Amino acid sequence: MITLYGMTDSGNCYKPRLLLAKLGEPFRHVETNAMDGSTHYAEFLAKNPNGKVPLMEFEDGRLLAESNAMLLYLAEGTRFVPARHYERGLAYQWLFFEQYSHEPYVAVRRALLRFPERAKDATPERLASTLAGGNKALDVMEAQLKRTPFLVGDAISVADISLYAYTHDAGLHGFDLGSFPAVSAWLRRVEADDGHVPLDWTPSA
Ligand SMILES: N[C@@H](CCC(=O)N[C@@H](CS)C(=O)NCC(=O)O)C(=O)O
Repeated sequence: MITLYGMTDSGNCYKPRLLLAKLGEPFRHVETNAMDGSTHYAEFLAKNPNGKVPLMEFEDGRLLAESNAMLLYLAEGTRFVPARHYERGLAYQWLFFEQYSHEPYVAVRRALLRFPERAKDATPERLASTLAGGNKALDVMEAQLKRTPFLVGDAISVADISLYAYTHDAGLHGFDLGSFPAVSAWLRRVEADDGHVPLDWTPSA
C-alpha cells in the first residue's frame, strides 16, 4: 500500500490525496506538518532532501516527490490522462502553469494569511503581489473555462485536479471568485465528479 506523507491543510498534499480517493486506491496518510519544521528533520530529509510534502512512499521503499508528478504517475492509464497526444500536451501545460503561475501566488497568499508561522512574511507588498499574480492566473483559467467545461476540453483530467486544489478555497484568502463565473462553475463541476472528497478528508477520517 502507498504511504502518503502530507499535511492535511495543504493544497499540494490534497492533489494526490484527492486523486487516490477518486481512483479508490487504498493508502496510508501520515500527517507531516510543513509549518512546524517536521519536513526538515533528518529522518524526513533522508526521504526527501527537498524537505517538502507531499511525498509518496511505495511498499518497496521507493519514493516520489512533487504533487503534479504524483498525479501523472497515479493517473497513468486512467480517465484522468487524455487519450490523445495533443490533449495530453495541454494537460502537461496546465500542470506546469499551476506550479509556475498559480501556486506561487494563490497558495503562497493562502499560507501567509492562514498559518501563524507565516504571518511575519505577510507584508502589504507580499499580499499585494500574490493577489495580483493570483488574479492573473485566475484570468487565464477563466478564459479557458469560458470555452470548455474542463481545462482540457470536455472531460476532467489531472489538470483539473491540480488546479482545483488551491483554487477551491481561494475565496477565503481575498480572491473574489464571483468575478470569475466560469471558474466558479468549473469548481462545482469538479466537485460533482465521482469520488470527490474535501480537503480535510484522509483515509482514516
Ligand atoms: N512543488 C512542490 C511544492 C511542495 C510544497 O511547497 N510543500 C510545502 C507544503 S504545501 C512544504 O512542504 N513546505 C515546507 C518547506 O518548504 O519547508 C509540490 O508541488 O509538491
